[in-house]
Order: sequence, then structure tokens, then C-alpha cells
Amino acid sequence: MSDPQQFSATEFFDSQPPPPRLEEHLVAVQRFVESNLRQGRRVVLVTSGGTTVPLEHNVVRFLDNFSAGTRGAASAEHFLRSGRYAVIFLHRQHSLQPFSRHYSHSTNPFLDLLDVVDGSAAAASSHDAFTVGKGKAPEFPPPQDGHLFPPIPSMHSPPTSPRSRAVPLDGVLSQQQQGPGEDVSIQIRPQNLTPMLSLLRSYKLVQHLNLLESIPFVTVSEYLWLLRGISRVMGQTTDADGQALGRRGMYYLAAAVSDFFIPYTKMAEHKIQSGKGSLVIEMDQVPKVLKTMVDEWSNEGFIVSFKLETDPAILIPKARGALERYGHQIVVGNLLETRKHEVVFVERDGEEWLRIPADAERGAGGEVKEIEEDIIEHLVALHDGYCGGASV
Ligand code: PAZ
Repeated sequence: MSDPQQFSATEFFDSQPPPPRLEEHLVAVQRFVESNLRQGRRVVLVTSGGTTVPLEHNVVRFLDNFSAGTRGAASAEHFLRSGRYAVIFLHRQHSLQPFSRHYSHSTNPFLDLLDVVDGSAAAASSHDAFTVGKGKAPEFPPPQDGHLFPPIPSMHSPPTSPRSRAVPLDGVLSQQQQGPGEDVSIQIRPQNLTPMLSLLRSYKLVQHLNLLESIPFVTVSEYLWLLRGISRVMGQTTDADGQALGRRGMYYLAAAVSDFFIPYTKMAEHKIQSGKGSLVIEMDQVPKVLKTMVDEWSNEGFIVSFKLETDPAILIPKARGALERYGHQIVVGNLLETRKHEVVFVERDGEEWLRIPADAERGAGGEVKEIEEDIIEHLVALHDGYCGGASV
């Protein structure tokens, strides 16, 4: 076993290979920042989700952490909703995303929001417990060729029926498909229509205005390469008058980033074999790049880091230590157990808790509020002050 190495940021980037599509992502970020600067918007980089630490080059096993990217995805949405920020969303691949998070497969499965409706005259005339919209839920077809249901066509294959069209169905949006002998449509269950329509309109608006640029990472090394690249691009990009994004840029670092990693040169090439009994893993420390971000990459951008702890006694001292060591603007502290309903803003001149009622404390019918809404409101106000009170 070789001695663990303490990597500086420079040594890290000199020794860890960059992710394959780095340049492509940075070109896209540059265009995104330029275009939004032209529109007079601020830009925020939101990092979200957990990083992995692979144990092998041909990766079979890796270390991971708990983060699903809930905070990052919700926060990105609230920045967008403010109407003043374009968002670069640097997220763990397959973690929660702004907008689509409301229909995640685990909490709100998309397919359970829909019904299949038979719109044929025969079905329309019958009224039983299955009747929805104009028609009746179709009979389940008999097993085909020994299978319970036919093969499921790929979303990317061309439509089998040329006669597929969107139709209004008693005020309910639906897609109707008419093949030979078919008159069926897919209908959003009426109780889901209002929230889904509102969400869809917001999502389409954000796309139309080009306000969201999403970039995925998986490993801690990919994350750091992308963080450096994106921060530098944000730091250097100027508007038509030659003014840099500078203080109008915000860096909201909510990703759960591993503190340890296995350097490229020390990693096994192939799947680690089990023949030698127990597995002892030695990891080196990931360099702390926040100081370099403040001093070299971000060009005076407003930097918000997050600090997660499980021991309440050390949360504020650790957050304060980070603020003093790295010299950025604010640390948002949170505890694993209570992170969804309380956080603490730690600044140089003091700290302030933000709390919302926990799920269990909400009365029946109590409005579901996300703490991210208040976190973003507070930070936008601080960012205004940092930009000298300017509204952009
Ligand atoms: O992803 P999530 O919503 O479950 O958790 C959010 C969080 C706890 C990862 C985030 O609030 C945070 O504290 N990030 C920084 C973690 C750290 O490196 O200390």
C-alpha cells in the first residue's frame, strides 16, 4: 500500500483525466451564459446530488452517498421562478431534476396519473364503474402468442398509426389513436390535470426562454472538472459592453461531494477479485477547491456552500471554519435528519436559523411548503445586496 497523498487542486487536475464531453459542455455553458447576459439576467450554478467514488477503471463497484438531489432540483426551480436567474444545473446523472421531480417514479408514478379510455359508440353508451370521459375503460385483451401483453414499442420508433391526433375531451387533454377498429385515447385523470398543466406550462416557458442548462456528472472527479470549467466560464464571460458576469453570478453548491477518492493511478484496472479474503480500501483526500474557486475561478461571484453534519454540536463551528478558511460569502448548514425543515445561514457577522413546520407538525390540509422556497428568497436578497442593490 502506498502512502496517501494530499492533493492540491492543481495536482488533482494534473493527475485525474477529464470527463469525455468536457469541452462540449463548456461550449454550451459559454453560449448559455452569453445569451442570458444579453437578456440582463443573472446566472446561478446549482450543484446537486451525490458523487460516486469508483473502485475500478472498468467500474463494477463504487462508493456513493444518500443524496437524491432533492434540494438542488427544488432550488433550481425556485431560482427560475424568481424570473431573475438562468440556471446551470450540474447534477448527478439520473438524480431528481427541476419540474420532472414532481412526477418521480417513486413518489408520484407517472403512469398512475393516466387512464386508457375507449371512445367507441358502444362503450360511450354504457355507464358503469369504469366509465371515464366519453367512453369506457377497454377490456383487457386476451393473451397473445403465449404472452400476457404484446411487445412494448420503443418511444423512438415511428408511430404505427398515422392517425394519431391530440383531441380535447370534455375539457380534458388527451391523445387519441385510431387504428383499424380502435377508438381509444389516453386521458390525464381530471384531478391531476390542473397541477400537471401548470407544471407543463412552467417547464415549456423555461425551455422557450432558454433558462436552464443541465449537465450531468457521476464521479467525484467528473464533478470537480466540470465545477472548475463552468466556474471559469462564468467568471470570464462578458456581456456586449464587455462587462463580466462577475458579482451577478451565483454559485449554489448543494451537491454532496465525497471527501475521499482513489486516484487514477492507484485504481484497479479490472473488477476486484474476492480470492484474497477481506477488502481493504485506502482513499486519498479530495482537494478542497473552494479557496481556488474564490481566488481564481469565479471572478467575485456570490458563493454559497452547504455543510451537512449528523452531530448538531459541530454544525455551526464547522460551517464557520469553512467560511473563514475559504473566504466566500455564506455557508448553509443542515443536519441529515432535519434538513427538509431547518437550515442555518452562517455568515461572517452571525448566524440565522430558517425553519418551516416539519411534515408531522402540519395540520390536516396544511399547505405543503418547501424550505427551498425560503432559502432562495433569502439568498436572492443577500445577492441583491452583494450586487450593490442592483436589480440585475
Ligand atoms: O439531496 P438531498 O436534498 O437529499 O440533500 C441535500 C444535501 C444535504 C446534500 C445538501 O443540503 C448539502 O448539505 N450538501 C452539502 C453536503 C456536504 O458536502 O457537506
